[in-house]
Amino acid sequence: MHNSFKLQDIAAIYNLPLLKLIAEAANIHSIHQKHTVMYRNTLVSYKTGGCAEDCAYCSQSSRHKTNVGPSIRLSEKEIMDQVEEAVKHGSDRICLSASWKNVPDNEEFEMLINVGKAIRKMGLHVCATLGTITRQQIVRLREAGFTAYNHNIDTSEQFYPQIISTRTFTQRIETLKLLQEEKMGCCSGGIVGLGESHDDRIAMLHSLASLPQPLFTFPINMLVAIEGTPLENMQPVSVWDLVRVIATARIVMPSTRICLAAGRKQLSDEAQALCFLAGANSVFVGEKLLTTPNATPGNDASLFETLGLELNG
Ligand code: SAM
Ligand code: DTB
Ligand code: SF4
Repeated sequence: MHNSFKLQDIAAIYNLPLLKLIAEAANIHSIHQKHTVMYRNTLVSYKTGGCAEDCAYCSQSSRHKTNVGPSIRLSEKEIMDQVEEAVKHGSDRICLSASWKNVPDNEEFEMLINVGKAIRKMGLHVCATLGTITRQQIVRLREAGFTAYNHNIDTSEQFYPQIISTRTFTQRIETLKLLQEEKMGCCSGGIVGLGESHDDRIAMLHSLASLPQPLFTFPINMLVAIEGTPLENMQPVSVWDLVRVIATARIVMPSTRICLAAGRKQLSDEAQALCFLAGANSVFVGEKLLTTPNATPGNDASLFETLGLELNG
């Protein structure tokens, strides 16, 4: 374990008066990282929909009747077209996604390995989020030049079974440990707005901050309530809660990138600026996340310019 924050320490930080919390987080951010750098990443969904998991928030689970149909796959050419588009949006990192429960050892995995190598040749960083992965598959990705793997724990261990029943929180943590053992950048975070309590958020941060190695990235998502999912009628959480989670994460994981992921479209420019001040320093750019629209590229460009943010440092 690389830090010694106990659950009560993290709770005490989370419960600081909000402006004090933000000021402390901003201070830690400028000590450990360059405050003017915003990392930009673009998602490319190779396989969308038809997923065997039952994550209550997700449009891609085959258990939910959403407007995402059963498994659509992109060709190699379609992936590379999207990669070129991403570069135009200022992105220098591509995250390849697939809606698998377990990563298969087949020609599809081999194709993604080759695509990853092609992306590296373009001078871009490449990462992936493909579901539960084996040690051997992690090694294959690392050898092909993939530098990080996304595998979210989403919420606390206690609340987890109310959101996902087809896998356990412990299995998720085991995979994260495997990634760290194999020296793969570990990207893991969660969602606010699932109906979780403050204690659940604190426990989630504690689980992530207690991994053997620091995370490469902590993605924090605001629930996008999707029609046809069990969470379609959830009320949005307050921006203040989101900022609290980000600032606490910044203090307990000072060297980690914090990615303000899903839900950015619903935030005002001022709310996003507050999230960046509280320590968020990475975003997804481009028209689309996986199945839902992302913040508009034109607005992002002007917002980043207004805030004086540099391209990926
Ligand atoms: N299928 C892979 C997995 O679950 O590890 C990777 C892709 S999955 C869609 C990545 C993450 O996106 C989820 O773990 C969840 O945190 C987030 N996510 C998915 N749907 C979301 C939604 N409707 N609102 C907010 N976040 C969402
Ligand atoms: C993460 O934490 N959020 C991203 C990425 N990692 C893979 C995905 C957000 C998906 C939002 C809902 C959708 O577009 O389907
Ligand atoms: Fe499948 Fe990932 Fe969606 Fe869960 S979040 S249903 S694992 S695509």
